[in-house]
Amino acid sequence: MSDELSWKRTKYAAEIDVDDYNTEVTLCGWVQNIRDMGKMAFIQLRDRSGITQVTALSKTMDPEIFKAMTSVSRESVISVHGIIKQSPQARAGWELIPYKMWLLSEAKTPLPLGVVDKVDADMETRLDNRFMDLRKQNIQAIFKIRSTILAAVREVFLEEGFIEIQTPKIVATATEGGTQLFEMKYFDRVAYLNQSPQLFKQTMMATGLDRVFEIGPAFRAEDHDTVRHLNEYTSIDCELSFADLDDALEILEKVIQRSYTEVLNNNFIDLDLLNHSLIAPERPFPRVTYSEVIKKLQTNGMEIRDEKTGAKRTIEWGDDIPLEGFKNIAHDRPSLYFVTEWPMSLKPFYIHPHPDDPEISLGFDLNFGEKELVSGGQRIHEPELLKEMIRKKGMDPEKFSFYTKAFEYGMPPHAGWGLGAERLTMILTNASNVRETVLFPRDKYRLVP
Ligand code: AMO
Repeated sequence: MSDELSWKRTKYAAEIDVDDYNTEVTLCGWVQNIRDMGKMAFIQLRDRSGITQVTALSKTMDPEIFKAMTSVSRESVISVHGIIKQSPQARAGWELIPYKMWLLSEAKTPLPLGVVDKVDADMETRLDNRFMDLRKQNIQAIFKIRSTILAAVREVFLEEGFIEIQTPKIVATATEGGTQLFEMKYFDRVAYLNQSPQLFKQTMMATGLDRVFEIGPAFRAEDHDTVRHLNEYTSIDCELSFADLDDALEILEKVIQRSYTEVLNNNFIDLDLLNHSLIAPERPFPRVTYSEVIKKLQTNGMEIRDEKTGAKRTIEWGDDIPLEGFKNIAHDRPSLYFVTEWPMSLKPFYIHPHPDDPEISLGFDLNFGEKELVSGGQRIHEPELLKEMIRKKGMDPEKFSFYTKAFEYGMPPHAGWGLGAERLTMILTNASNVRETVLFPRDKYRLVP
């Protein structure tokens, strides 16, 4: 053994195979557990790929190193150089017999949060100590899957000829209606954090770039505290021109399908850690109209509270579908399905009316059971109609002139959608709370860390 040995990692635990037996390696990570048997000690060394059993034998080691190894605190960061030996008793079929150890960073005791504790800590404690929470393999699994999803999404967009864009997050007006805006000071003016790239991605359709996508933050000052809403989320947006609703749906189906197949191909260990199994959906996804949903809910006796009178009454055409309604629908449709032909009154001003009926829109949602994953639609590209719709929604088209202007000098027909990265991650990881899918969630109560 040379004195020149470096503490730097030569392999991850999961990279060790039979070819490495009887060879020397350096593994780095966190001390998950130590079992000191006197003459022998077992150390569980965890890196992001898995856990290594380090078997230290006092008689074959420098006593100083043996002592250091057995007295190190749990969750300290160490590097261990040694030899890989086949071992039927070890879970991986091999163990690391150490020659040398470097204590790279010692963990204080007690730990703010256990990494291998049987009892689950509550969400607040976990999020307050997220760096520690993320040491758990099943929590890391969620973010490995999230990373695969975003790579798959990007891959499909690039294959389909989309150009990646970044649009401003500091803006002067609302996008998705006047509520739910975070206000901020912008020198001597008021500005807002953008709720969606909507107006900018549509503006790109007037430039001839034709197909654009953006993966970026969106901010919603949602007052309510639910397991589906965040105040900052990652929006996967796209817009395509010389295109209609069907073209937008087809791209979306490809994006969702590829996300499933890539997770199945790359994250089987993570799915296993999460006790989750997936079946990639087939294209095309089923479609159901808003009217069909309403009819079904009426048959099932769904009642809602009337907004004007406050009295309970049967749900009617024109009512928004509450979560309870979608839970009802989810009995028959537990997986992916589109809801199309929503009333114009329930969709934002930029959604195109149906050519056969001005009350019906060319807007859609994609749901997974009761969960809404995506909204989108065919857009209005006619400038006069657009201004009329802005007015109809009680807003001043003058305030949107920066946007409507782009429609007056040649704007092709276009369509697009917005998909919440966290909502998709929830489905592919089986997370029951959207906060599980963000490193540092921002909700009404949480701004730190
Ligand atoms: P919408 O407001 O429906 O549509 O949002 C689109 C998708 O974004 C996700 N999402 C959220 N995820 C977590 N927390 C939130 N508070 C939150 N709000 C929205 C959901 C939702 O389906 N501009 C349109 C899209 C378009 O037409 O292109 C829009 O933003 O997954």
